[in-house]
Amino acid sequence: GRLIVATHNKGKLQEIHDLIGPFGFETQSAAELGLPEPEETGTTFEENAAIKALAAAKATGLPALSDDSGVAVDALDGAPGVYTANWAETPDGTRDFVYGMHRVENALREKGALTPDKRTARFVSVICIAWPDGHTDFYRGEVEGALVWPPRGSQGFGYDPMFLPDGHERTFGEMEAEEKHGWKPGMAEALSHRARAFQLFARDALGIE
Ligand code: ITT
Repeated sequence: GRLIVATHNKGKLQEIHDLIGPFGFETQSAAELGLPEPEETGTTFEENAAIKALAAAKATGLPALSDDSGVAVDALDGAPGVYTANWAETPDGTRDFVYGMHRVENALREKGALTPDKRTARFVSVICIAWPDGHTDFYRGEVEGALVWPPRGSQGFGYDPMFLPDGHERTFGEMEAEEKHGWKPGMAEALSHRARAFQLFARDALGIE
């Protein structure tokens, strides 16, 4: 059936398309439909995901899927977390993830977190499906890793060049999309936070293993 993808972030939208492609939904994004971006006033990924998905479902009368995500850094007590996108806002009001990565790096240095063991972090993705009747379902995916400096690679989006997932030698910024998702043949489990959340969605909501 038809499904609205409630995001205005192009990198994220591309990944969501990759990940739900195989399930046969007919998708349109909130950005394509010119839907307004609701204010993300929540303090958890779940709350913000629900705000975005419910707004799109209400506006269209169709089921809507959102993703609220971010990177939680242990040495920063979980920051930037739900404020990950905000940390990339420059003083002149534009979004610049190179600026955001410098901000995270500066915060880590202020904490003296210079060795890999002190730079542990996880990416989190919470997917919300909102139904036109107001019902919501949530799926959460996480991936553990460490933040590197300088950033490496130009693939993906956002903070990918800084994030080295555990057990890998390349950052998300150095991986092809398929490898970041973890879809390569022989990989039992999805790799990225988003792919893991979609794997749960596929299994629990669609019955696809
Ligand atoms: P929408 O709300 O319109 O979906 P957004 O970019 O504002 O787009 P979020 O509020 O969820 O989305 O912000 C999450 C931020 O976390 C996002 O802007 C990225 O910078 C970062 N992020 C999330 N997933 C990421 C990933 O897979 N790779 C790199 N950065 C990621």
